[in-house]
Amino acid sequence: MSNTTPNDLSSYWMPFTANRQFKENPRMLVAADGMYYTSHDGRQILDGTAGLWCCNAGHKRPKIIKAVSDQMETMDYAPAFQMGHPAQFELASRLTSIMPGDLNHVFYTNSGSEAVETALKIALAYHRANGEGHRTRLIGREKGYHGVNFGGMSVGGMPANRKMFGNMLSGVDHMRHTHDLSKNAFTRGQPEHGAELADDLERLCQLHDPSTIAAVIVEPLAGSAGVILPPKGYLERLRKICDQHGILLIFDEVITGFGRLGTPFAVDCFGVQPDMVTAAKGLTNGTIPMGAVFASDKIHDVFMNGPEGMIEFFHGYTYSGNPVACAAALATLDTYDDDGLLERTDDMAQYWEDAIHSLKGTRNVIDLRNLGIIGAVELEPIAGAPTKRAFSAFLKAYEEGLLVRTTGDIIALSPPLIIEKSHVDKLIEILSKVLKEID
Ligand code: PXG
Repeated sequence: MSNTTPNDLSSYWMPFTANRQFKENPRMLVAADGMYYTSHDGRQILDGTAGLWCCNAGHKRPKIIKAVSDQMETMDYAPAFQMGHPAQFELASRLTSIMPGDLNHVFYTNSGSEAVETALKIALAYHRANGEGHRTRLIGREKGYHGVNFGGMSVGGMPANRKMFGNMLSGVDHMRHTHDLSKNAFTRGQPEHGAELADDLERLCQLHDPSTIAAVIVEPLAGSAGVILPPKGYLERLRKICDQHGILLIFDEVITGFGRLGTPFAVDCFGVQPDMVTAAKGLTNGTIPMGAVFASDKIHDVFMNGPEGMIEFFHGYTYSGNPVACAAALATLDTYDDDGLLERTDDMAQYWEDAIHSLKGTRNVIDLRNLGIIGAVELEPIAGAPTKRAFSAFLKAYEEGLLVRTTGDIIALSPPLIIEKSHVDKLIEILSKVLKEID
């Protein structure tokens, strides 16, 4: 075999991975094309996760490859501060033209985590610039995932991601999550029950006084916690409470952005307009690290008031708007346009929904959820061994030629948006076999 298997696995400390278990029996991917990965032992693996929710247009897309290569030839890097290059501006115009409402300004980062930190900092600085420096509290939600940096971890609500790291940011509070199988199990699309959970925000306003709260951040559809959909009316209610109290609403669309829900963004899908949106992943189809924060006119314009020679926002990254990342993003948008992926007009979402829900009645399946091209299969945990059943399903699926993601005892599915019915059939066939065979 060619040099695809490193001899020594010990040097690389892998992220969010059981390192010792992995290194006992590594799962290496060595190539990718369209809907498939190739494993190191030469098998075709159907990509049920679009990488990590990021390769929305599938793999090895020619326009992206060419754009990245051309940009490398022309200009590899340009300083991000006090200098610009054309692709940054072109990309910003194109992105904001897709963004609904007046989210007309975009700040570049290199990941979803950095987009979240940036959005939280913009929120605090906005209020201060507005003469409301007392608004310093940030509100998140249980089970929320907003990346792994200190701000995102603090507003996030994944216990395992938080417990090792001390006190985190002060002045953060959380609403309850909206996951409720007792009322909503096996719902197709948005659940009926739970809009009233948004009133947690009102309670937190009463507890802390609303004038101390800067922003609320939520994933419109929570991905990492296992695909938790917003109950009907929930996001609308959050928006209303934020408006009543002068609180900014941030949608973390790192997963839901770029066509995942059948619309360009979740904002379009749910019809609720936030003040800021964070994005990453599908922005470059996963090829080159890049994230972004979209801000409304209201927010952006407050910053543009001081002396003209003054830096308005003391924040940014060496790689903000990196030319190669911008080239990848522009070509990604072209690819989405070519294939109509931001708003697939055929019946794929319906086909996907029916396929996911065809697993009802399969052994250990206690819930099925779907929206756009996202699906979740929730399994009854093995008594005393939570997460074990879903992880066995993940391992077995990989053996059978399907890549899925698991979190807790939930299997999350988010294949590339180029998926066709034959792929859906294959995915469900493998998954159903796996669920029947594992303990
Ligand atoms: N916000 C949200 C909503 C995310 O889903 C981040 C921020 C952080 O992005 P970066 O680029 O810093 O990783 C994410 C990332 C999974 C999974 O399988 C989800 C993410 C990352 C890796 C795996 O659920 N989401």
